[in-house]
Amino acid sequence: MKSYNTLSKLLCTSIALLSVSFTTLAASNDNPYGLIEPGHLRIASVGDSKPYTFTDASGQFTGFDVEFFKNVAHRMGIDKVDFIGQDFSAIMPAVANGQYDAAVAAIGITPAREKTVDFSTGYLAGYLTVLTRSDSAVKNVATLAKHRIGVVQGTLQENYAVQHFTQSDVVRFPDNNSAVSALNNGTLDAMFLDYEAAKSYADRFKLVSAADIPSFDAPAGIAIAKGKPEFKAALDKAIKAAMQDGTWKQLYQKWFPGSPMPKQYLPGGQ
Ligand code: SNW
Repeated sequence: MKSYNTLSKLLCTSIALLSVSFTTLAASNDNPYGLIEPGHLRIASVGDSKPYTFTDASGQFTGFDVEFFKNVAHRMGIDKVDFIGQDFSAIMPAVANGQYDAAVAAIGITPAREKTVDFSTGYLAGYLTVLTRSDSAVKNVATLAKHRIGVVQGTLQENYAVQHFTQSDVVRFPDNNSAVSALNNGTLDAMFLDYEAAKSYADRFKLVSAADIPSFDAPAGIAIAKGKPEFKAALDKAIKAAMQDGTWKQLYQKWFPGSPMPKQYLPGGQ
């Protein structure tokens, strides 16, 4: 039975070799998503886009996008998540440069932005809102002509205003807070921002909506650096799981009570 012995020895050796190469593979693969630091997510965001992303009274980031992202990260096995505030116009370049692992801030997915960063699958779709004072001459899109409308630099609202509000004076601001304060003190006649954030400022300062413009063709996604297919695949898988098990719905109802829910993000949706 000499040949049997040789065969079994050979088998044992190859199994041993195989397991060694598997361990080596696992060790070199301790950072499958290509993060700045394995097991830690550094996220660029904005602090004044309540209820999407904002800092609470204790300075902590919270909101729909923040809680949804933390849930997604947990599904990927990561609970160490740090949010860092930036001007909106800075966050996608910072992600592309590798300063952050991702950006989460109601960032609409567009072909223009996809030239700089990659996006997860979309997780939120809604409207862009023209916010005004109740005493403003701006009552709708038509009455915007010859008036000053504020936008945050780098937003879809800036693009849209430049293309469609050609009779208006479009004024750029670094963030929502500075633009809304200009609206409140009369420097602006209107301010153009995301629907839910407009609603939140309207409640705080007794402001009103003059127009809601659909932006369903640019659903918000998580922005990541290009060339990280494993990271994107893991994010997409976790996002879909959070939609299928009702987590998305629960967070949506918590942060956007009363707002209509697009069916595609609900359990059973596509
Ligand atoms: O395109 C919409 C999307 O449909 C949803 O309503 C969430 O907001 C959007 O992504 C647009 N958000 C703006 C943008 O992407 C502003 C983001 C911000 O101010 N943080 O430029």
